[in-house]
Amino acid sequence: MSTNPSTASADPGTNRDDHPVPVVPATPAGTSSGTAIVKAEVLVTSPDRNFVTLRLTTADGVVGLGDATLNGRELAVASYLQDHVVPLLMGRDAHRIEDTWQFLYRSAYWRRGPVTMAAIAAVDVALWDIKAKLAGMPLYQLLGGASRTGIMAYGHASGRDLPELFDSIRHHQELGFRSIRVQTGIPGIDKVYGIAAQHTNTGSRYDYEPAQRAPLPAEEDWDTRAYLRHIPTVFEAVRNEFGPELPLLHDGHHRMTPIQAAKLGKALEPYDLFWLEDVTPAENQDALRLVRQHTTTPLAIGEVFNTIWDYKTLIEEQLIDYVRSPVTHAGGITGLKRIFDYASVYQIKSGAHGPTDVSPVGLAAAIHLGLAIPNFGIQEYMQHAPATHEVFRTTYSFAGGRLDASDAPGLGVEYDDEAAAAFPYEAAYLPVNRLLDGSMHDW
Ligand code: EZ4
Ligand code: CO
Repeated sequence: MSTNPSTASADPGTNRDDHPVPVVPATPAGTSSGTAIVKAEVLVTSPDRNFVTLRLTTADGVVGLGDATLNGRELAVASYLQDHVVPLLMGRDAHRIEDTWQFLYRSAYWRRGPVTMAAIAAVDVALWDIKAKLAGMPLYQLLGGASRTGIMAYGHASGRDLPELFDSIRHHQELGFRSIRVQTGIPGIDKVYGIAAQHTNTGSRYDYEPAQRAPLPAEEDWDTRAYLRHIPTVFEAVRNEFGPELPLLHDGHHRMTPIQAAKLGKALEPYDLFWLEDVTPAENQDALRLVRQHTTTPLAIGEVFNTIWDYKTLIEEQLIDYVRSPVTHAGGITGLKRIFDYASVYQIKSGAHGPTDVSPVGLAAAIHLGLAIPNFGIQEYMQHAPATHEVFRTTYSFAGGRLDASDAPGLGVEYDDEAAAAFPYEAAYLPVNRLLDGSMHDW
């Protein structure tokens, strides 16, 4: 990635006569220049899967990390940061988190979207990391202090059939999970989202990551009628085997029409789901009105949403129960906390996305935010592969079904450059879905 040296100036105001760009004093009165950002590095590594990390360093040598990973489109965010954001950060005061967020959001002119909001998130989280380190506190203390003793996390159980699914649920219980997402194979469909043991086009298992390292996306199959017939029988069997108490979740992964989603929500009511996720492609927010009229199954939406605006109808009309955006894709701590606060007005809770494609830096940020907010609901925790932890040295813990932050100042994550160098970037794509007649469908 190249950087145009003429825009990497330490003084963002030097060309103000040519271009009326927003200008912020690099070191406003009352702040020490020791907190000026002097280095910004965009780090790309692939320990089991690809990650993009932003590392900011202040004049005094304080380092902050932010996650900018966007699964299957990693290099677009790396370029956005390297070519268009890093030059703007040089000399800015690391303390000015809100102002930097507003500067990056408004100065781009082109608003929202996953690439922009992941880039802003990386800067935002790195600045919170720095501020908390300067304060000598774990980040959750700066966000208002802990509201709870750890955050409830759910794991991903899956199986091609019921015996394999039951084994996977038991395995997750042994790992300490007290809340479990359930995905299964569907009779008549060869390859389905979310099934760890199914073989992929590269021959590898799917345990940690649906994006496969290959020049083209894997193709999966889809038949909504077969899915709608099968899923209620799965939840009936799971309830019979594991009893009424275990919180169970399920991800519809944007595949139903509104009326199909309404039907599934109704059919699952006897099995008391904690939530049913992404029932429809929710960029059509109005569609959720129809779903909501027909079912009391709680709904979770938003892992592909990036800003508060994407939730406007869903939140104001109370069409969902949990918001799913992660810190990494929704403008960082600053962006996501604003969404959570807005949701709290309507008794909607957090349910942040936590797949392996959110890096340990992004997960640590989610833990700190989840500890602090009043309306925490649940946190997804799809555990990272061992190689990932060789690069990202974490201090958070998982016990008794809950994730917890350590008392390390900041986020409590360190990046090991030497380990990262052993895992160069490899192109990987998320799969696509085709219906049985060959036509494309939402994945
Ligand atoms: O498919 O993060 O709820 N979790 C999910 C994930 C997403 C991946 C896409 O990169 O839907 O498994
Ligand atoms: Co999902």
